[in-house]
Amino acid sequence: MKLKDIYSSLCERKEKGKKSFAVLIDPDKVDHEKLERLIRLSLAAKVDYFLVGGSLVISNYLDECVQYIKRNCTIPVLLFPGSSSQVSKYADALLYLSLISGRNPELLIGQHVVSAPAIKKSGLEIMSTGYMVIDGGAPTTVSYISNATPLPADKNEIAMCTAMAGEMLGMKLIYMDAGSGAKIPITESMIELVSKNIEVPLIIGGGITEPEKAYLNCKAGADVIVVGNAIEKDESLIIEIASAVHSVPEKIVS
Ligand code: 1GP
Repeated sequence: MKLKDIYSSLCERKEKGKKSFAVLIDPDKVDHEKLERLIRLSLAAKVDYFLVGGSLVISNYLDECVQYIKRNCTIPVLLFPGSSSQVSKYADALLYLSLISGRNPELLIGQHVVSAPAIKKSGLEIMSTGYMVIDGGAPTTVSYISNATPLPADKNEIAMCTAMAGEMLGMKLIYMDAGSGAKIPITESMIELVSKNIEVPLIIGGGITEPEKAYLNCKAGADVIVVGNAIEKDESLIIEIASAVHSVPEKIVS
């Protein structure tokens, strides 16, 4: 894939109703050997994207991890940074996250201001993303680190209004996340209401552990499904979830 066209390809896929599957890789939890296996399985499963990032990133493995993926396959690498220091120029694109479900100004705009020159210089494709953390039934790293209250899981209307505001503010993607390892993933009724009220692609993640759930999320309106934790525990899920996501029928264009 040519650099700079990941967002347009995402929009094209959305238009056709083609669902995407992204495998989340936390650089703290992999080494070359594990990466090699994940890449092999992802190629076989026709995984659409790799998301690379974590709430913390303790090791110094980010650059190496991204370079290793890039050397070994053509699956686009999107950075999903837990902080502004998690940027690697070797990736293809950056989810430029603003935590619109929270009221912590640092994560809405503060860190962006500090890191803007470096990010611009990175040459990465920047995709502004309205990031919404939804209560997943357990305090996750992201909710603790962000010092922001997650959006209540049963308040579909608040989620809808938040996503609409994000889109009208110019955000190119909405990412609703129940948090890594969430006990309760986002409900289909929330996904459905949000997706009906925005035009931009909708990414859903957090606590998805079964192909069936991924399928139902897509049917409800998710455009991209992200899975991290469950794959760390059972790598064969890559094949099963990819096939569930890709089995959702595309739109019939008349
Ligand atoms: C977390 O949405 C991602 O930010 C993925 O969550 O690790 O629970 O799959 P899991």
